[in-house]
Amino acid sequence: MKKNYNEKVPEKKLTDAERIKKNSNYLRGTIIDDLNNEITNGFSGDNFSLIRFHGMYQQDDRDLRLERHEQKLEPRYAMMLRCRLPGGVIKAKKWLKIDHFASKYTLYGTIRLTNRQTFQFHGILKKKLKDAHKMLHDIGLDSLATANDVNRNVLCTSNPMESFIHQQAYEWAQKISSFLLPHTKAYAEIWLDQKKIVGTDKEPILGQTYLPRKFKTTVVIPPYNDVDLYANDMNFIVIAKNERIIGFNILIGGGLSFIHGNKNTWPFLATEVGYISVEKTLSVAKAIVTIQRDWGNRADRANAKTRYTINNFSLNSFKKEIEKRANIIFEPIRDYNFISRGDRFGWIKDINNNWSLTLFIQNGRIYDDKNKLLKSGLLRIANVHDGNFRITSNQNIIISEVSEEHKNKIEKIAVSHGLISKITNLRQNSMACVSFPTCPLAMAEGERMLSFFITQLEKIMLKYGLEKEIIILRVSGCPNGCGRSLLAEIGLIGKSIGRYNLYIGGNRIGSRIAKIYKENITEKEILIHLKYLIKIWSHERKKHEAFGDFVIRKNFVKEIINPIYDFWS
Ligand code: SRM
Ligand code: SF4
Repeated sequence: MKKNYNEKVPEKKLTDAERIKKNSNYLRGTIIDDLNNEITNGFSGDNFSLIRFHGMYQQDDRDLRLERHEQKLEPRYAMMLRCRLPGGVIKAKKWLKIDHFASKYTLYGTIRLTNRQTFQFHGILKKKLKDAHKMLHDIGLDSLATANDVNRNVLCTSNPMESFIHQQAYEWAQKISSFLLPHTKAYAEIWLDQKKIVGTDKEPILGQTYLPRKFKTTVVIPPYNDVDLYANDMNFIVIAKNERIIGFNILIGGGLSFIHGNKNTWPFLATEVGYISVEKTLSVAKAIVTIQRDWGNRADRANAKTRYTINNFSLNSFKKEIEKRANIIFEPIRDYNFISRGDRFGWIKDINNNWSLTLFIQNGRIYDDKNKLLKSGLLRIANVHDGNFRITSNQNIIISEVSEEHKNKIEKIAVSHGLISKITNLRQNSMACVSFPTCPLAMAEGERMLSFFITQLEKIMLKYGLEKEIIILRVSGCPNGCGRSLLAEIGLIGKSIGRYNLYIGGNRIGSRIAKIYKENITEKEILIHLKYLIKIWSHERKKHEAFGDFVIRKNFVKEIINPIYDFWS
């Protein structure tokens, strides 16, 4: 087996992304020159891509695109900045500054919780970027490695104070995140004005051209699969004994994106490789990441993620190479079981007799308007709260380590600001990606359509006496699948404005990919189809039979066993 497959690929066959990384001088490019260029609000050439390694995406407001074009104005360029927050935990007192950051530096004034346990800010103008980064740094945060071809924000099962194991798992998420971070000092030099020390650049794990594609990692504590591990490249499932983590089951190669009509692209669930004892964790992480670095396809970005590498080389070869590089022998997978994926809303007590309050935030969007004061509410809670805020992989937030004494006060603030309200289980289990107006790849609406869509679906559920039932419902504005729609019981994936593919048949624990039911239909048509399916479900389901299981048992769609073949057939 070749150690580094990419060394043999002729340079002209490599993607342009590879050239950009190679010529970037460890991710510096000419970003500083662009920052000093006052003629445009955007970054040009390679820098457009390089700033992503620093956790920012250049976007423009798509609602204004046509109007500005007609006025012969540059698109309204502004950056989206994504923070790094392994495990999603942040001190409530830091939230005060996060809130201030959003008001001071962004065009929209909102904070967006993401489904990878962090938050991002939309609409930061180029001229404010350096000050913004300095403020983040002062808060003790950064946006390093939250985008592009690196290991992204590491996820960890939420609510770490529910047992001692949660705390250890969270610490592992942090350790893995730090261990796999880029070493380049480009971020500190460009954004924080730190001095360059000549000759210090090296990337012992990621290499000079970083990874072939984005890479995603989770640490998971069964029986809760709230992180949706099956969508991730590298997963550590906790195996514990007497309140101590003794090892991890390793699963690799998950991912959900595809390209409409391109049968060489497919979603895939992370697959079991074996069990390792806990002291091997970092060497196994390093082995997996470096194999993907060396074997991942750098000639075709649509075939570059770990799942394709595994398919190109075989799972067995990948496993053997991990064993070789990490100097281990995998043991057989140890028993584990998942029972749910959703967040547990409301109050629960933790191991220290403190309380945690999980709040539902529709689509993770934190804002104030005439109906709700979510941003102000969280700010007021942060003012009185000494504990943490924990962001979940379902775009919600947990106010954790609340003392008995503060419980009532926090609840009152939450209720009066619309952070606690009566909502259906259907809504609580819904999620949409950002999509319009900021996402450049959006084909159809994501978060802006979800709330209205659910209201319609709630009427249908009520009509058939199902108002208390759960259906996991997710929307993504395009087949990149950021809303993880393909792991939903009902998943919508955008095709064009107002039109979606309708997928059904995912399961409650997120271990089955949904299958296409209807292609390229309008929201109205989707509701007609769902009304029909929900009606039959209400009459013919077995006791406690979930919607996703029902539609497969009744053959509305075929179960996807091997997505490489079944997804497109
Ligand atoms: Fe994503 C690209 C938003 C989770 C698969 N994703 C994007 C971009 C950055 C668009 C772009 O490249 O210009 C979106 C920015 C929209 C905006 O205006 O904010 C975007 N992705 C998001 C977020 C914010 C969705 C959300 O509503 O929470 C999530 C940020 C997570 C984070 O904090 O890091 C987000 N993206 C996901 C997930 C779900 C997950 O990771 O659990 C997926 C599917 C899982 C997977 O990776 O297979 C996902 N996003 C993609 C892809 C397809 C990648 C691929 O393998 O082909 C792209 C496009 C790309 O990378 O080329 C993408
Ligand atoms: Fe944008 Fe598509 Fe991701 Fe939605 S799924 S945020 S539209 S890239």
